[in-house]
Amino acid sequence: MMQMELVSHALCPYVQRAAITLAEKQVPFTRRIVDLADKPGWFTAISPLGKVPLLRVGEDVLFESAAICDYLDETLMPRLHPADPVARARHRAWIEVASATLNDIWRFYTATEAATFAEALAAIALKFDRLEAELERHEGPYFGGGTFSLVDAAFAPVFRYFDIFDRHVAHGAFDGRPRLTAWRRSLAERPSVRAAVAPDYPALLDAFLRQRPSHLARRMQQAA
Ligand SMILES: N[C@@H](CCC(=O)N[C@@H](CS)C(=O)NCC(=O)O)C(=O)O
Repeated sequence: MMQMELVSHALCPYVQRAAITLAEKQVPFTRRIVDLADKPGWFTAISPLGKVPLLRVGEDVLFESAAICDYLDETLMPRLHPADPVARARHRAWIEVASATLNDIWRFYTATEAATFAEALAAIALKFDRLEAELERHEGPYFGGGTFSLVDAAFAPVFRYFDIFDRHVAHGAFDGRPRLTAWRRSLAERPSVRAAVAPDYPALLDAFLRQRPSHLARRMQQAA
């Protein structure tokens, strides 16, 4: 098997998608951490959008988490996308919802005013309502039923943010959403999800959130 290197950042949720997928496929890989605030020349030379993750596979460099996860799924067992084309298209679409939710989460933790903070939380709640309805289509514990999929790999990093948010704000994002709550719990227990971040991830995320001039950071200071 070819050597794989995941070019990473400790807090990036898109990197986590690739790390989870690699772990589900039981592929050994190394990580190379990039300082995104001071991108090294070797990185900007090989990353067309200047973003992580990158996956180096032998001499090739893959970029964009969806392309990376699709590549891994097409080449390595077990398959994490459904075999049925309609189901697969739906899964790809829900992965886009995970990305849109990450954008809402970014707005949530960067909002400087209470009003924009509340708007971001409302956008998250709307997506979580849609997910709660979608989850009624199958029994859990995962998005598509009993089998872990790439949608699970995409939403696990979304839910991981809330482990920190839970400590500081009564955001209510999981209130009245029992299927979403159960799904979040199942993902948090999955070994590939647990292994996708380093043990110091919660402390690093906490510090990253606190140092911003944001409404959330002020709430975190008040809660301390
Ligand atoms: N669409 C990309 C998003 C990746 C992304 O936004 N990565 C962030 C870190 S989480 C990044 O590298 N940002 C650096 C920059 O934009 O300069 C993917 O799915 O891989």
